[in-house]
Amino acid sequence: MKLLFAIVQNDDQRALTNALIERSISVTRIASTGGFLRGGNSTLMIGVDADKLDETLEIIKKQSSRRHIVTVPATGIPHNIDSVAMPMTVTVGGATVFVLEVENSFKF
Ligand code: 2BA
Repeated sequence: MKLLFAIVQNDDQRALTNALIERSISVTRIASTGGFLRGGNSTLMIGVDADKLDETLEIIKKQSSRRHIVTVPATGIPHNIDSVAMPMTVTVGGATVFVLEVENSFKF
């Protein structure tokens, strides 16, 4: 079994969750916060049999918005000096996915 952590934009999580549920893939949504932009995002915790890994990754890829560049105020971003309020460009969208091997899983 595999455990996926997929960090996605809040705007994408509903359609992604629905698409997973439609294919009988269980998912738990955790409200999370990005360390860099300090904005809300969603972390989906997904446990699947190994033979469903590719299908799950495809769904995540399809349902996550395209990565694009945005300009954000640099104020408040870690390692930026607050007095330097120059806007900066950051790539957002898409999904960041971690895949872990699961030793055991139980439902009691
Ligand atoms: P944030 O930490 O808020 O990062 C948002 C976006 O800012 C990142 O998009 C990246 O384009 C940029 N960014 C992050 N750290 C940066 C830095 N030190 N210098 C310059 N730009 C930086 P993504 O890479 O797509 O990440 C989206 C969200 O996924 C992140 O939100 C974070 O919550 C999570 N994430 C990404 N990589 C991670 C990792 N290796 N471990 C844990 N969480 C991660």
